[in-house]
Amino acid sequence: MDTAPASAPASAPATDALVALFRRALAVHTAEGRQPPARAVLQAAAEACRGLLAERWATTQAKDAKRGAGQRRVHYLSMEFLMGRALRNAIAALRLEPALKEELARHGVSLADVLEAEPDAALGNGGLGRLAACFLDSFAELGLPTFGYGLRYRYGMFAQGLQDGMQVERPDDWQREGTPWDVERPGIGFVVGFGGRVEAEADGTRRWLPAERLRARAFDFIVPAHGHGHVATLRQWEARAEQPIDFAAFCRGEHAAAGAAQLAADTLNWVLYPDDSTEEGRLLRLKQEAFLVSASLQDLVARHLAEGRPLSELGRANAIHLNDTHPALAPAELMRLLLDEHGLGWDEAWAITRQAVAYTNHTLMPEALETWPVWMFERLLPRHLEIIYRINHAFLSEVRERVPGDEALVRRVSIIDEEHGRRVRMAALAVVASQRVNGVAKLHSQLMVETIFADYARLFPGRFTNVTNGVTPRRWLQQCNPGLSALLDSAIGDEWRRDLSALSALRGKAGDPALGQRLASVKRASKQALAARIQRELGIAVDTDSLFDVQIKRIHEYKRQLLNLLHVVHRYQAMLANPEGPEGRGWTPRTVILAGKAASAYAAAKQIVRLAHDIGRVINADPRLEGRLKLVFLPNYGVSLAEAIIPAADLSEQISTAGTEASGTGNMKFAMNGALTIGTWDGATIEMAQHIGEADVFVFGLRADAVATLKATGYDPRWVAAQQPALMTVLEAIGNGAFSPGEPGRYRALVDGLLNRDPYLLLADFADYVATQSRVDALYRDPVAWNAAVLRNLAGMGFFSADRTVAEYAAHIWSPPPAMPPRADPQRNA
Ligand code: 26Q
Repeated sequence: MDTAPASAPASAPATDALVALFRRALAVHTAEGRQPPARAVLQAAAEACRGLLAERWATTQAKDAKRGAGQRRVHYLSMEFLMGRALRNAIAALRLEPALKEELARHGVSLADVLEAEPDAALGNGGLGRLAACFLDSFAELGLPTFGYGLRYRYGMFAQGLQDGMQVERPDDWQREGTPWDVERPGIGFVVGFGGRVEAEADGTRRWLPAERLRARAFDFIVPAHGHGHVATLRQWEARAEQPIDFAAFCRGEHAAAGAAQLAADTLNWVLYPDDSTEEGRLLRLKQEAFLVSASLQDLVARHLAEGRPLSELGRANAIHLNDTHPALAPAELMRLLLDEHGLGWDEAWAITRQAVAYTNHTLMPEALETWPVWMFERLLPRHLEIIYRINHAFLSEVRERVPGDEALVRRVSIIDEEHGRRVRMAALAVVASQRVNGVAKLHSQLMVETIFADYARLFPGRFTNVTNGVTPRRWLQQCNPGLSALLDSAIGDEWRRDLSALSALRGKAGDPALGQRLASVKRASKQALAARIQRELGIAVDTDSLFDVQIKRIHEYKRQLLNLLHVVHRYQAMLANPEGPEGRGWTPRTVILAGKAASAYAAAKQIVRLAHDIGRVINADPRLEGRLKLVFLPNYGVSLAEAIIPAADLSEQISTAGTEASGTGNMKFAMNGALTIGTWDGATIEMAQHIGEADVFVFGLRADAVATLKATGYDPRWVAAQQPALMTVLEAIGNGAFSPGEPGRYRALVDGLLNRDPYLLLADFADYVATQSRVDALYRDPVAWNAAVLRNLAGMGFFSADRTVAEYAAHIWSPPPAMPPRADPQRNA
């Protein structure tokens, strides 16, 4: 069997071996002469791939363990990894598609059915989790020594159903039929303690005696590179009781009591984001975070020592990256391991910790900044709390020394918030402990140091930086859009597959109408496939010649799906009032497509989902529109649904209130798939416009500085609405029940909220949004000009590859620090 060296793609013998493995795995199902079910074929294909991936894993680890002083191993800690499906990526990376298709044909099974049989691994909410998954792909491609670390939740993000337009949440039982990809790693396990008390030893050292001890078991998910044999690993932890069964109790016939410890351990594994409306739910979330952090860092330290490196080198040989503050306990846990388990002194341990840790912030929303009551730490993590107090004490001493007499500053920057019932501020801990802190797009990074982290940025100016997000072009172009990929190969060669910046070669060809036509026919095919799915799943017929106008993302007020709906209602009313269209030119047919989940406790977001459904029901059934306007809400948004929708989009809606969307990554996926963007001057959309050329992006609305000024000087939404009769008509229709005739008051409060408060400035941006949508219509009526604009958009998207993003992290955030002797004052190393 081919040993798949870490430098080569799968060769012919490797393919033969894979096919043999596949046949063997499938034989159990075909032996009875029946056609194997798609799920069984998936399992067999995954087993075959896993054999080769395991070999690549071993080769990769052996190589990474020997890395020199110039390279660190990166440990990417994240509570979320939104991996989606894996089979298509694996067979693409292993060059297995032709052989697999041939095999499947012999059994009368289609590859498409097998791919569809795979459940999404949806162990994340949205952007932050999907970014982590894209990064793993780039870790592999760039050949970086890395480990992704997460939790192996039994149920992922809930499955969304719609009943009469209302979101219902069902458990996402993604492991129901087993998980074909991740494999348990027997022998890799660590004990994680909770609760109990801390004792002082005679020599002054501290000893933590946890009351509860859980065992973390490792499951590895291997992510292959496409161009070579390197792989990345996602290691996910599952909790188990140290003593899963109380045998004596069982023998006494107390069966339920005998399993109580395991049941308690299992609650930690159950769900991503336990409902945080109860104290029990919040404690569980903190416990999950601590479990992830402790197991991962114990694994890191064990590996570091196994590589034969001294502890003093730990921070130089390893980077620990915090994907937002959710794993921000990491510095406290690393300190605990170094101090209590390995006997280092405080200063040396702190120097190592500071070298290792870096933190990415993904949101400026104050309500998303994590804080935990001190009493929860006392109850669950008493030793960590001691360590945090000491870190804080040293930090605040330094602040007082550098800025004498400013106790207000001390209170603002303290890791402990003393004003809201004593809470631990996780972002403060992350900033104080980190070598680098970055935002995820230029504007976001700028606002980060001007707002939430302004004090820290003054104290540690060199610590803050920006790395603009990117997405993996393997999944988000090559795999989800084979038609466009083939077109690109023939137009500019296939170098873009290795280096996305090669897309810039399209700029010189954007005016070629023949290329534009081929682009349009690729788009049409994707739209037909999506239209067929909409017909099949929702029974709604949509016109594939209409402009597909798409907004898919988490439902959140700041993302302004409601602004989109206001435009739809306005268009509906205008079409009825003026069937001939603006200036008698007719209406450009549109299909508005929405998808996204609302957090289960987020009533306002759920109301938006319901309103979309209600509006769609009225509009889609109105014969006067002659099919020129449709509104479709596709349920259960996730990675796989995004892969189906994005290639079919003509227009990408990125319409957050300026200053609120940290980056956005969907914006990038759409532009890479030949959609034009209508968007506000926000997040990474700004940089997209800069790379593409502002003339080819439909930018509208107030910019972040104008938003801030308007809010500061007094925004009066009711006055704004009163100036615009067309907007008033829209609000009245919604508020008076035009779309909810059975319950006319259903949306009264929603409309009053807009008129009275409108915190996300929908009404202020409405007129410009509508006018810009008219410009979209006009361009769509000119296919030659539209296609040229699409090509110029594609030409500018090379920058937004996650390969570039990760290369920037490697160069500016994870590069090894210079040798640093431990210092007396722990903060001096800042
Ligand atoms: C907050 C408090 C307590 C517990 C959990 C949380 C919490 C959970 C999830 C806070 C934030 C999140 C997720 C944030 C997220 O997905 N942010 C998105 O990150 C993307 C990747 O950087 C950006 O592109 C998006 O703009 C940003 O919204």
